[in-house]
Amino acid sequence: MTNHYVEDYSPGRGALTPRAWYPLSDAKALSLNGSWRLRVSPTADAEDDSFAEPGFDAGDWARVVVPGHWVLQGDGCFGRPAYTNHRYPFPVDPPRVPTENPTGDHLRVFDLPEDWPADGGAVLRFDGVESCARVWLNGTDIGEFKGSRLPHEFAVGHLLERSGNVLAVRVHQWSAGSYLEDQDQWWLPGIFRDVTLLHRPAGSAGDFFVHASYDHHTGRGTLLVDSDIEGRVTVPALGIDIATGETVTVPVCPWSAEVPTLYEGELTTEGERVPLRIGFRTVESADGLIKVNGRAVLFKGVNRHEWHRETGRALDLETMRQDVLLMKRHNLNAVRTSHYPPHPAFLDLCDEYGLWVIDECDLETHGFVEQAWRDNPADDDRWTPALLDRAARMVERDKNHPSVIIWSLGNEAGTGRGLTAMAEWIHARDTSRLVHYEGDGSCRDTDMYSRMYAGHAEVEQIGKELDGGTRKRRELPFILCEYAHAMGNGPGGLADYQRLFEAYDRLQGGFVWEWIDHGIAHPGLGYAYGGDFGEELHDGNFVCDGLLFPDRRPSPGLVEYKKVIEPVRIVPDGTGGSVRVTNGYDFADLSALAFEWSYQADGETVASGSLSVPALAPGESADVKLPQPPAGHEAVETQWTVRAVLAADTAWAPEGHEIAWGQIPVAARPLPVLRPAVRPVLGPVAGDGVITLGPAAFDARTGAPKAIGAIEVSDLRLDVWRAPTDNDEGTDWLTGSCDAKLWRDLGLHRMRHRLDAVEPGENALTVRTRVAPAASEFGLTTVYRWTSDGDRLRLAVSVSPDGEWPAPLPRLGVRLALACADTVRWFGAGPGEAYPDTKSAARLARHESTVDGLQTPYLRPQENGARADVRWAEIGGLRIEGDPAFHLTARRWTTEQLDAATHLTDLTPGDTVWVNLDHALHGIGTASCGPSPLPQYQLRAQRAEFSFVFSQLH
Ligand code: IPT
Repeated sequence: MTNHYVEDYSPGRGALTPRAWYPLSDAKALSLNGSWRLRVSPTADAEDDSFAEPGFDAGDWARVVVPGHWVLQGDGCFGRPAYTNHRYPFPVDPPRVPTENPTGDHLRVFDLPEDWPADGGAVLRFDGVESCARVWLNGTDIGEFKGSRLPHEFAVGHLLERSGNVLAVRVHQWSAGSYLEDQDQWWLPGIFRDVTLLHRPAGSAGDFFVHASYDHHTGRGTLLVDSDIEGRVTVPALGIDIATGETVTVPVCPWSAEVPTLYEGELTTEGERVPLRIGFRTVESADGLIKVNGRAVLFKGVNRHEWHRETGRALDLETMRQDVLLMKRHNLNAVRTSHYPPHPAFLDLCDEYGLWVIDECDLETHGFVEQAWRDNPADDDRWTPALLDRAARMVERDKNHPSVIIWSLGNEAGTGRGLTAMAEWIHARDTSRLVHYEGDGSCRDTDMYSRMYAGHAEVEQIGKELDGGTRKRRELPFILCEYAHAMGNGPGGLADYQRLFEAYDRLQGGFVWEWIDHGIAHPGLGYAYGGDFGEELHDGNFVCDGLLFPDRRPSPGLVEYKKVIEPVRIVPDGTGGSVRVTNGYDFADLSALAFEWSYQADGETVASGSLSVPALAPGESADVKLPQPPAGHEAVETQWTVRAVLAADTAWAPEGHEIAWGQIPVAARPLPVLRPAVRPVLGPVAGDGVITLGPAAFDARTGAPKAIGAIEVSDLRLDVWRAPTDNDEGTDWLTGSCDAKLWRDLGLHRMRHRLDAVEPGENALTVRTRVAPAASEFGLTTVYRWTSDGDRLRLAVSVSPDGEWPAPLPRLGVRLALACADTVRWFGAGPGEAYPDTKSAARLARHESTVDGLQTPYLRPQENGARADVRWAEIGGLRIEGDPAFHLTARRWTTEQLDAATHLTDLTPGDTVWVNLDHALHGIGTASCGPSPLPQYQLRAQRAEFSFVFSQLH
């Protein structure tokens, strides 16, 4: 039994032609958000539509909050969320959908406000309904629509009553439209964006198009407002008062993401006043580059899905603003609205605060890749009207936003005529912006060459213009519309990408995948991910791959990204006495920033002051003299830290907010040496099964330390295992290999420690071992050599691999257990976690935290929390100095427990604190979707020697 509207190719019936969106004053609009009645049925045709009739008694129906998704309300009694990446969760037989098609009948009764004008018409607007809806007002069927993240409006003036209006909306989870909405995210049916009744006075504008360009040669802006009804356009600050359709050119300040100058204006027609916010800017593809206002831009971007841990894709204005503020505060300048147009208010915020936007159409047919793209809707004329409808609804809604500089046809929809038709339509309708689409390597429809997750080497080839491809493609500028997959710990390699983007003009930056983990707040699991709702098909925690945790706390990945893309570079200039400052903005000079220096001795700041830096223009550099280094710190490691901070409050951050920083080493660190013995070294003596050496007692049988002074120590031994990260678990696109699989196959998670000798000698206790997994010939000959000066204890570890190891090592160091520990202090990189290819943001200083504070709560537990370049650390009553510096990790559970956990709630702290002191760690990379760590960040099994000096703190 087909259900024609749900399962046909058409975009719908009855909706008005799409038009520009603008925020409305309350007087003209009645929000129909709030509590609605809801009845959920398991199939599309199980219930009749009598509920739409006035007088229907829905008194026993449940209630649901609109905007919202019914599966995220009602504690599961309305059904459950489901997550798949690209696979369709139903049989692929377009345009048919399953009989099991959860259907939500929604009812809302409303009165018109007292002051609702008697004249004119009215429009009922839905900003987003997943996946399709049929609408009745007062018993009259007014239409049906698909296109979940697109607005649909209906003329309803003739149907309205002063009171007791019955609005009935039948929503189906699945429709033909679902084939076009196969984005990697939760499937969440519902009326998830605003529902509004708009009063439309006679003589009000239907649609209008603000054209506001900027000529960087003359510094003048040209304004033209096209409208389907005549009116006047005023911009008081510019003295503009023109008719619609008329052009005016005046001196203006241009709009850019860095300096987002908006002019308030008004479009006055016979019937209404429409507020305008005008940003003058010109977008073009010129000299093979994406240029705005005559200058090439470098995108420091992110892909943003709409997400809230409780309300899913129903976001309130404050959450949207929080996203924009977080982006601005982390130096981002661009956002791709993956993979659908966002709530329209988000774009207002981008206009206001300044972000370049790639506005992407609600189109993805990725599941067809499973059948080699056969029957792909993007290449099937029957679907083209639906595709064109989607393109038009996006462009018409969002065309007046200066922040939107690129239209994207969609994501992962293969190739085909439908896409070409969309591109042609968009190019014709809007000549003032560029068109993006990644999925067609020929670039026939696009104004830029775009890729996802290409490795560094390939990106560099593209930068050098040594890539192949069609002639057209070779002439286009390049962006990575997705790169650096922020799933779990990572992404690694951001700084290496950024170096390439900054080295080659053709590389105009990229958009990290993605902004926020789509974890769903869950009473038992903390956060739920794919599979946690009993889905038949799911893709696990692949939906948790954001720079923000679901509660919008920045992950270490975002902190790293902020540093990597900082718009000011502060580096040593080689002389020691000055620092080189470079303005990396595309438009702004440095006048908004203040600079500060500080001087650290052994990590502690001993002097600070302000630094005067000229207001450099974009691209300019200057060498700025530093003061005389403060005297009296000659015996310790010293360095300068120079910071660039906001000189005054901005709309998005307060005065003093840090934008960029750099460190300039002065004196190197003296390595820890054992002082001449303060009392005679007794040398190891045997007795009672204990060997004593200086402050330490060892088990005479195993050679393992039991205590250092009064501090109990146990289980000290070589450790090479880490709980694989999501990136370790991924398969490198280029090599097809998976680190975690190699490691488990090799048995690195179950190493045996064979004791070969415990040798108390003249001045040292030597313990010889071979560390190797069962069933393998590979091993690590490991020698521990303990010495002491009476107070302090030195452990020198030497490791030599037997044979040619077939895999990198996860880590190389020692682990030990402490009976208790809480506060952790260290001099090294921090304050956050840092791995070999994720350590740009960690700065050298003295840091303090707690064992709990060192943990990074990745939704699927995995290796985390290492602190890098640690010179010394104090933990659990011990002081540990490294020779050379080391990585420090401490947690209240073992690596094995961390590895076994699937959710954070699986981790239960014990009394013991497990400490890893690592000589080296394997890099992080981004193989959860993309390449593994670059060769220089891979930890090869090779001979290594490293030492630690332990002492008890008093
Ligand atoms: C890419 C998708 O565009 C994106 O939506 C997301 O699924 C991402 O992968 C992985 O998280 S497509 C893939 C073939 C690289």
